[in-house]
Amino acid sequence: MKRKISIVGVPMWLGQTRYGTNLGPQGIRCAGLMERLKGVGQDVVDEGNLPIGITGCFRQSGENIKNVKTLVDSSEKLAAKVSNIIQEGRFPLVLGGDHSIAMGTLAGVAKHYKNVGVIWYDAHADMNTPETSPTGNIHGMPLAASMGLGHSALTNIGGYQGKVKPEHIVLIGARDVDKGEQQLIEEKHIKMYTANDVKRLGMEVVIAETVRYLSERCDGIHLSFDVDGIDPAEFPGVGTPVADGLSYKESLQAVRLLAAAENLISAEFVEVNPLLDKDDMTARLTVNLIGALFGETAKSKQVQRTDRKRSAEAI
Ligand code: B3U
Ligand code: MN
Ligand code: MN
Repeated sequence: MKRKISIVGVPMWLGQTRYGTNLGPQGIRCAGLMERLKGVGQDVVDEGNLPIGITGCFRQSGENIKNVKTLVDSSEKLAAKVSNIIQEGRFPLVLGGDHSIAMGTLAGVAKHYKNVGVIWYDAHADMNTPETSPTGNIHGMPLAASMGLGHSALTNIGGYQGKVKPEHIVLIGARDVDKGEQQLIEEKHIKMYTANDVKRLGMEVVIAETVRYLSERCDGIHLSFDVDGIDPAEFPGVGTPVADGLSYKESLQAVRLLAAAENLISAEFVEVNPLLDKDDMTARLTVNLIGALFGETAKSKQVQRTDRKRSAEAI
């Protein structure tokens, strides 16, 4: 599908404790993102990185939550940016940054879509609150905050609460879910395909069911793609690797299937940490996934390679 894409990078790392996800947007760009999206004929503009101006970090005293102020400030900026992009009739493609940025993305998207559906592709459920979090890291909280649960500074991002309804969420790839998160999933009947479920059912079935489920209930679908959903053997450049993950091949299949979804309205790719990567593997394969989400196929890649070779020879 042809989409009008606006890329925005969010160089954020304070939603967790490992420096480097702030370099994710640049790592993904340097692995050739623009060239690849233009290569499949997409109308794409890169709006650069969000000027979030991180000046330091602090732990809020007495509460199990880190760096609240910094994350709220940057999320407000991202919400406004994403909302503007949608207002202009374009498709926001957000590059993280750690997964805390999803609070800002969703606050921007949900201003325009009252019943936004969310595909949360991740090893984790990211549904902790300060009461249930084992770490106090906000990248483990964005989905709860977007549902209106947790710290009020987070739930009020964008000036309103409840961006996403629990019945409009599908988790794919989960395999490291904390106790409080599991309780919430059961209590709210949140749809979840664990990594094992995907192995059992096959990705084609999982995506078909997911798209059908969300299309019946929602006015648009947002893809929140945490690359740690994929096995760390193939995607080593992440801060919180979890074994027995989805394969790169399955993930490529997932995004290829989503490429055809007309009601896909926004996407984000998060948690790429170039400092933990091996030979830029994670960044390069992430570009493959994004390319596939916007229409790249094995065939179109072959054509692009030949074209590039020809133009190099012409020089
Ligand atoms: N559930 C844990 C670990 C975690 C969440 N998200 C990531 N790791 N990437 C937590 O800290 O909330
Ligand atoms: Mn995540
Ligand atoms: Mn994760």
